[in-house]
Amino acid sequence: MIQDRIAQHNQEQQHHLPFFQATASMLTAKGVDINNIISKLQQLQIAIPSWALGTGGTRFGRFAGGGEPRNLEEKIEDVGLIRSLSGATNSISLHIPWDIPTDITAVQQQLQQHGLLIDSVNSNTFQDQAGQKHSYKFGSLCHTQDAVRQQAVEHNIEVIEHGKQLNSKVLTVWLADGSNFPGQHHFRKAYQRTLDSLQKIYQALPADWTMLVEYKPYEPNFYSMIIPDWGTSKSLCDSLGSQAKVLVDLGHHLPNTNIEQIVARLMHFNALGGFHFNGSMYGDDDLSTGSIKPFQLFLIFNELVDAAQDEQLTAQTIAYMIDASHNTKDPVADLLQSLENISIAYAKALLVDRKRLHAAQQTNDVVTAEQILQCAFLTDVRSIVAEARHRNGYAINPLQCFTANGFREERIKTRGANATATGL
Ligand SMILES: [Mn+2]
Repeated sequence: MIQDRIAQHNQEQQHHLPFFQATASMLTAKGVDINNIISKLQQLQIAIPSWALGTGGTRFGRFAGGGEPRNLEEKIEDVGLIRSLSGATNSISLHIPWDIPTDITAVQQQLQQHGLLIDSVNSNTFQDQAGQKHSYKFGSLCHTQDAVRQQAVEHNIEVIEHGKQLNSKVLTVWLADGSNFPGQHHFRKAYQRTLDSLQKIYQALPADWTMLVEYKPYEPNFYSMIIPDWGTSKSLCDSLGSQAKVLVDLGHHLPNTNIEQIVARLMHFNALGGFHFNGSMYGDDDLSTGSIKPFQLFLIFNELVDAAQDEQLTAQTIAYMIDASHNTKDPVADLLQSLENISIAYAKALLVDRKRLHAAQQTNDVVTAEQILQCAFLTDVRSIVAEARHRNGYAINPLQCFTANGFREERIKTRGANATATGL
């Protein structure tokens, strides 16, 4: 039983408790309510996308690690394992057509058994599928030809139908549409066609659903993307209606973009609907969340926490998901690292002395304001994050528990050394 293995692991983590107690007493002396932070951390839930459970690839090659999930059932099994170890996830996001369930009842039972829900359903009009009538080579929702746009609209509506069967409430639309060369697109007409198509999808959206509109500045198109930035996403959402919200993918920005300011801006307009977490060095490189810019991740959570505590602001529901898939790490280990880094960034943001920060901002005390953020960011909160898990029966150190217990080796045995995940 996995629970026995976690209990055994927790018993072996002798150094955890004194480490936590020392951190807790230091922070309590500073006026921090540790139990409040622990309870907030226990509520943090990040969805795992089905496509992150296998090795990603690049256009140059793919190096699968073995024991990858071969179907939806095995993907749910892996997310179930991540949930059992870390507790920081309770849902899985599906990509259609890669994850079309064949036996809904069986999928529902399996989800229930692992304590999981379906998060968002994601459409795919960036590839052509076998037997597809029209090609998306020159775009989908923005395409110049009615029949291609109609096919892409119908696909999105079909995705909603699959989602309804599994109690999803979120459709995420990311468009690869764009142009590679100047002159290829009539920008204004292409935008209008995209909006018209999105409106047709929006009309099919159930009243309790949200449509998330994702943006990306480049790739796979390199001259123009139809939705390159948050402003375009927001303009589309404004035209669609209040169920449409902007999705911020951390990797979908040009280098040095101030993402935390975008987050604050969107929250100001009640327009932020979701996050795709990942790490990025150059562009959309899909590295582990927090591996490259942990300070930026902290600053983003600082804005989220600030907005959540602002009574003037309407309470906003934000869907958190990891969106990463690369070539080199064990995918489950990678996801556990990402969940840890996200939890750490959140815990540090909760430590910010917000009253003093606001006072320093008000009086233009630049040094004090910056120091307050540095003070929170430089605090070692790992034992608090671990204790939040521990108190709920999860592993004190999920990554170590995963590695030491040979979970991957077991999967290689049952699924095979050459098992390859469906999807990207
Ligand atoms: Mn994304």
